[in-house]
Amino acid sequence: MPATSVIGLQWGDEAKGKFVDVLTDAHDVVCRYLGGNNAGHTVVFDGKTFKLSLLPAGVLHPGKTAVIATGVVLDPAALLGEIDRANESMGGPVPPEGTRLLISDRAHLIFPWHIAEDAALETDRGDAGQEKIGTTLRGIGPCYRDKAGRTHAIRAGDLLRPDRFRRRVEEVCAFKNGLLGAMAASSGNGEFEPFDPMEIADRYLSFAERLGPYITDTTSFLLDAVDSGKNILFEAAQGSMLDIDHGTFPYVTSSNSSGCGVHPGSGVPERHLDTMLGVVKAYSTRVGGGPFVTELDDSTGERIRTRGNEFGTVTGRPRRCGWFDAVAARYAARLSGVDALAISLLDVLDGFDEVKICEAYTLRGERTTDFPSHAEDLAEATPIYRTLPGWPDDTTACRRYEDLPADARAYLETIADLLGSKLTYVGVGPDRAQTIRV
Ligand code: 2SA
Ligand code: MG
Repeated sequence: MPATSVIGLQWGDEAKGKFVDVLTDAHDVVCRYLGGNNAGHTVVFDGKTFKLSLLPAGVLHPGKTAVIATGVVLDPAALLGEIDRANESMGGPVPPEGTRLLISDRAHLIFPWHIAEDAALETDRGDAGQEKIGTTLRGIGPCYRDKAGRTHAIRAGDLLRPDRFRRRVEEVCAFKNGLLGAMAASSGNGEFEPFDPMEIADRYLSFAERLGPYITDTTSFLLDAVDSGKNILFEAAQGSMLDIDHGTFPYVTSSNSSGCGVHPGSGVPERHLDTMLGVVKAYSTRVGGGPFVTELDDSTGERIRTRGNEFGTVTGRPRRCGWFDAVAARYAARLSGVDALAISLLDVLDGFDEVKICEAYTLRGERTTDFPSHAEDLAEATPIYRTLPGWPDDTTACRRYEDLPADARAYLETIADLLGSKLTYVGVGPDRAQTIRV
């Protein structure tokens, strides 16, 4: 039963979507199991470009089942907007005929108060002189907080029980109006306009008319799929270094975005996975706050940003760019049990005279290859680089590994060696055809 998991080993935006797209043909089910509409990736399909956020890439492929599993936090308005946009770009219905979309009844719902809390807390951090987390302001963290807190959470399955749903919205909304009102009063950041529970319940129940048919027990579905020998592709969102438990806390997202999240997010035990494909870019990026050891605040960083089009898919924010951080990526690869490695966006480094890989950090005068667990240590760490020759050639037309310049191959193999993983794919451009199987 070949279940494959595709995860990012950096801070997100590793081009996971591209490898998911390539692997989808060989799988029956594509499952998204964490995060929400904070994620964004671009898939080029049948010559059309789709910007996907909540929808698993499999939803565009006829005959597949696309699952939004239990660990996802779902903003129904965002999902419906995305389905409508996909309908338009596809020139036909999404999901297409013969393709199924399933949404977990256990997935937690994002409400307008989560988005308001996200904004208020980020503003408060800024006002208090703390570095902002730099969230996508989509209400992700507050929704996961309510899930962990249990008392003020509402799940997708509640949408199918209108009376209970209305009652819950009233209870939770009253609490949130009090909370947000008090936060606004104590921060002095303007008046808070309370949410109207009736209006919200009506709106969400109207979303339920469209989404209801997709909402089901996806855990049973996935476990049955495993038992009947179906192939499942797990599609992660964000990257391992943004993992709530193992990432660069507190500059992380609020779920397990490393390989550790597959089981809790989907309900499918990890022993069913036979490939853990880790994806890295040929360099590093991060969007949002927090320490970033190899960050290049110079013309080299600017060149990477421009050539790699490094701007947030969701928020449009310029991404911070730097050389490849092998200390962080090796930590992520070990943490996630990666056994196959994909390196994307190699072409962005074409034409540099030399390229650098951070192979160790200096921390308090000592050389280390251990990734620090505390953000303060990470902020103090400085990179120790291995410098390799660059390659003048354009790699975007290369289709076989042998076609790549020798210096580019040496660069890729150095990364694979440092990560202790088997180099399996190389990306040399956004198109599906620009994927080299090593
Ligand atoms: P949040 O909104 O609570 O999850 O933000 C917390 C941190 O997680 C980061 N984060 C991301 N980092 C990279 N890419 C993401 N998706 C979008 C993209 C982001 C965008 O594909 O470009 O458009 O800005 C993503 N989602 C969350 C975030 O920057 C915070 O550091
Ligand atoms: Mg992205």
